[in-house]
Amino acid sequence: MSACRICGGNLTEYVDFGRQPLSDAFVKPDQTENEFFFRLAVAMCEACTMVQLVEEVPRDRMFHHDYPYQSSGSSVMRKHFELVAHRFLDSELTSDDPFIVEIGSNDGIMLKAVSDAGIKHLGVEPSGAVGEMARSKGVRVRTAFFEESTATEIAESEGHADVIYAANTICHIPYLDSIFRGVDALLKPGGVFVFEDPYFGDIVEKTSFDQIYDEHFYLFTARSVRAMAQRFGFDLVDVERLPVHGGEVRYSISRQGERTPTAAVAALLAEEDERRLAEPATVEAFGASVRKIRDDLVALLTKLKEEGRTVAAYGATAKSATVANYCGLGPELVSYVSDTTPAKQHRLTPGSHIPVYPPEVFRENYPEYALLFAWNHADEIMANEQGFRDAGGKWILYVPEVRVV
Ligand code: DWN
Ligand code: SAH
Ligand code: ZN
Repeated sequence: MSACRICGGNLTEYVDFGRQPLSDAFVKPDQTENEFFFRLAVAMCEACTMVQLVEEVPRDRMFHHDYPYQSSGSSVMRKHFELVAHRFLDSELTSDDPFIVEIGSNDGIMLKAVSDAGIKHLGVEPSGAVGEMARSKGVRVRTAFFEESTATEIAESEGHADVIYAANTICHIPYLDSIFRGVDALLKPGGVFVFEDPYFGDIVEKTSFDQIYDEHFYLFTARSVRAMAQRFGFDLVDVERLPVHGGEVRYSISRQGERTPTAAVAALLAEEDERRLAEPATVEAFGASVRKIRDDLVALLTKLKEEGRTVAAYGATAKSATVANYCGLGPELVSYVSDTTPAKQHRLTPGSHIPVYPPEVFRENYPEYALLFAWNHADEIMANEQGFRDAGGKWILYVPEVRVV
């Protein structure tokens, strides 16, 4: 059994999803032979309570020039990140010469508004194609993985940052010791490191087990994040729950002693204790709920197939790699997935080999049922696809339980 990636403590393994492919490795139909697989299983540290994967996928297998995910594919997320940018512009970025660095800036969804405001910024983004998209919006991007050496170089060449921000990226990085040393090297005295990621409290509450895949190495709680911050000379000074991506928490971290933790930190820590979120029995019960959802979903899709119904899926998400491969879904149960991302279209889903088509295919000939893989964008998608419902189509959801709506 491996040791905790944060503190070296003992890990206890809870849920095993078996052999899984890279979640964002959409394959060309004639290139299904050499897919990469690893064992996806979740463990919790007995010492610091950090929930983490037991196997680490090398970072450049996941994040490379052709990494397909484009953050700007959702209008709700564009609005979310515009608000984030304006919050910083109105608060932390009001000094004489403000500077913000974003880790994992993707296609520039957040930094675009900062750039438009004429404020000094830099995105650090290893995936080349999405970095190019950000540049075309006027965003400055360094094509690199953020780590201690990158941070030191930026501090030397660009100066120190008031804010270091990351969304849906810190939980992707196993080597957080190097990240925290980098943040320490790059952050101005009094500066703040803010990151938002899927919240383990929501994942347990909703049994949203598809938040577990190669890229999501850690599933954070306020308690595990505070322990980690303190270990690296920082403190957790604020938390904020967010509705996006099925429930996230935004953590604000500053150097020890520089800021006073808000009441929200104590409140969330108390709520986690009350819920016994970091206790083995809770994580075991989560595992049992996951198996129930798998069995219910497979039973429903098998029944629909036997009845001769047409079933497609909607949203070729990274999350759905876990659902499809854990539940054994393939093109015989789900005939295709509709997705707006050009880099995913006309390819096959990793491991499960379901074809991905543009939404026109869906709209030209609606299936009777659509399995909503992008359930986190349900409101946006259901509103845009009202025509599907008007034509008698039904959505299949599996979070927090399997149901047809
Ligand atoms: O953490 C991560 C999050 C932020 O993004 C990354 N590791 C990878 C990725 O995860 P995901 O693929 O599960 O994210 P989404 O945002 O749930 O993906 C939605 C997918 O659905 C995209 O491929 C775009 C597509 N889509 C669509 O076809 N029509 C999305 C919307 C809103 C739509 O209307
Ligand atoms: N911030 C965006 C993108 C999230 S997807 C959003 O919230 O929508 C995760 C992004 O992190 C990808 O674009 C990936 O290329 C990037 N990434 C992964 N490891 C990284 C690292 N070590 N440093 C910087 N970016 C990283
Ligand atoms: Zn630990």
